[in-house]
Amino acid sequence: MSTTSHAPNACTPTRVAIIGSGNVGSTLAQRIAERNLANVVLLDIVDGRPQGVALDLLEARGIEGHDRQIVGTTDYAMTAGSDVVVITAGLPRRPGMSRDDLLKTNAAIVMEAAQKAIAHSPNAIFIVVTNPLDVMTYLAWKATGLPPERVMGMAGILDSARFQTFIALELGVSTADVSAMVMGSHGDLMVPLPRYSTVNGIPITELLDADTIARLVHRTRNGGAEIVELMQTGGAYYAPASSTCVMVETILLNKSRLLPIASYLRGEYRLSDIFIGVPTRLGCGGAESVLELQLSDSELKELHSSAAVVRQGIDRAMALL
Ligand code: A3D
Repeated sequence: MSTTSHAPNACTPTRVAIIGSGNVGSTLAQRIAERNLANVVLLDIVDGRPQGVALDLLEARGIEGHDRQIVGTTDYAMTAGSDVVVITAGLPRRPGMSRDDLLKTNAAIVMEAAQKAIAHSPNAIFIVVTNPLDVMTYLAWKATGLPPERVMGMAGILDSARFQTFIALELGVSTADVSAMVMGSHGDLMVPLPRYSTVNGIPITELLDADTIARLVHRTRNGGAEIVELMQTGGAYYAPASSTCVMVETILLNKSRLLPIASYLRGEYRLSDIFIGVPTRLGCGGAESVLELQLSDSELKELHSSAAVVRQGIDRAMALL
């Protein structure tokens, strides 16, 4: 059979660039391709790693039933024209490394990644995953020079998913019936909100006693550390990749979902010039609007404590760079 077409190829497939092809980056590439959302360019500083991961994923296409292109590279030129750029590049903390060392190292990696990626994809929306999340999102925003709506961090969806899971397990109900809300920074001072966490519309404060809720809140705050402790050699990546994929899908399909993501604040919750986890309407324009919940005094105080840690991190990172 021979087919000849002289028509120009008018199709411009959507493309997602993933900077950092480690555990989170490669799992995210798998999720995106298998959900048939976009073609994927995996980039890493280690030559061979992204190419190998991409080829491995590509060879599963027939079995998984999609035709998405997946390429691996160390060259930012290959990411050109991406609709979404996800930054997962960075180092985990190593023995003997202080938090400042990690902050400085990841800050330099994220800023370089953001600058190089925006140079090739000026219309992209940026999602940051690298830790410390809220600080790195701020730096990526500075590095790209983009309007803040087009830069955001992934954490709240993951933290809320953990809370949702623990609530469902505790009550013995389907996870599908549970909706959970966690705001604030991605760290020990995140702010799970039991009042806004429900089982088919019923707040969990009506279903669980205060001690049980406190235990679930503690487990949620400790969710990342619990996995690191079990694995010893690394951190979580399946649920982080799933959470990031939700953001990619929401943007590419313009779903206008209301999700907790690290968004830029301009006075909402009495906070300014900071990225932190808040419920945000997410769509093809990026973080289109922030929803300001009526927080109680104690909830607002917790959010402000959380923001104070982010602010310190931003100041330290700026001073170290
Ligand atoms: P890992 O598997 O180590 O992958 C990181 C990758 O980044 C490695 O392949 C590195 O080679 C690569 N890399 C390092 N420097 C550069 C550079 N300059 N340019 C391009 N690539 C580079 O880690 P991971 O995938 O498990 O985690 C990645 C990041 O995400 C870490 O900072 C984690 O702490 C963070 N993370 C955040 C969450 C949140 O919920 C916010 C969850 C899970 C992981």
